[in-house]
Amino acid sequence: MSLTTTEQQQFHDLGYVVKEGIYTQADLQPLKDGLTQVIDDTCATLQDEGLLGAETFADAPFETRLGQFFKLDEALGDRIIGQIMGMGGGGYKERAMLDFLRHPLLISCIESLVGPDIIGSSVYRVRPKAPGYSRGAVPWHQDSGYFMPHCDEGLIVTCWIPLVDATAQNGCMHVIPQAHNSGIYRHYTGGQGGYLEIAPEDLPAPAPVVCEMGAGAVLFMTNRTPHASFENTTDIVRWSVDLRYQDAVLPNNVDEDPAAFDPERDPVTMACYPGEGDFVIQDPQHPEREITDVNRFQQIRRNYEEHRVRSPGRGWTPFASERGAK
Ligand SMILES: O=C(O)CCC(=O)C(=O)O
Repeated sequence: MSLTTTEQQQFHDLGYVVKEGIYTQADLQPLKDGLTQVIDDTCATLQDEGLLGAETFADAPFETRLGQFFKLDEALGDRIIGQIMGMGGGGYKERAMLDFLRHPLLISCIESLVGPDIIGSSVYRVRPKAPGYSRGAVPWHQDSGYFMPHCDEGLIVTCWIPLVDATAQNGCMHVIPQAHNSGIYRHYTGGQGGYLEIAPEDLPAPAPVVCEMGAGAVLFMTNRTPHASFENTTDIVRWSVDLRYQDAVLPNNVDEDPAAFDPERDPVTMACYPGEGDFVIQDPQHPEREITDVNRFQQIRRNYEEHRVRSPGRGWTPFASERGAK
């Protein structure tokens, strides 16, 4: 099973398509277990620091547990989310994450959009939108607003995957259809939650589509598709993961050493998001280049954590002299 011709057509015509049932519950479980482990570990640290008592809500389901901490004390919830997200959401890099990124059915869908030589983009994010979390809502933007301008014309596919059923009430994604071929809209810094934001008066006319989806479905979007998500008004934590993939011919930093990164070099020689490390997902001619070993994966991610490469500015005006960090 891959994207059907009709689904591919919708993706290219509207800038997005939703496909249900790509990840089964069994496929989601290892990642949910891994994230639960991060919560448990952070609880232990908070207890050591005297900030949390005996109650860690360990018996609460994955869908609601994190919300309990926000009810207890917003600062505790923020600490736990900070540990889960790391690097803006891309800090989680255990085996379950690599398997999630390499999910065979997802990759076959990606292949139908970008071709067989697939790079896993440096930017993947885990987002636990807990009720009460102040940075949960993400204002209107195109992912290209965060990327280097020389990648605007290329296709970087964003896959947005809820780990729980995503509804309008718990803050699912909204997309503006047919707006992906009209260039990059102006993005302002300092939007809600510190994100980049397209001003309401600049938004394209088509009415937004509310993408309610079951857990394990995938919303495929282009890097130029305007999208946003809003407040979670339920008791469910809207857990999601967003992954990005591109054809290997697009600029990327595979095999680059971030310690040797020269910010003065010609920007068009840089990756689409130079601040984080890209990795080979699929290379039919040279399968030995594919990152299947979790130690190699972690090493790539760690190199970028140790050598924070500053992206040269996209120069959004009037407030921005630098792009935001996704
Ligand atoms: O998960 C969200 O609410 C926002 C995700 C997003 O903006 C993205 O994947 O680019």
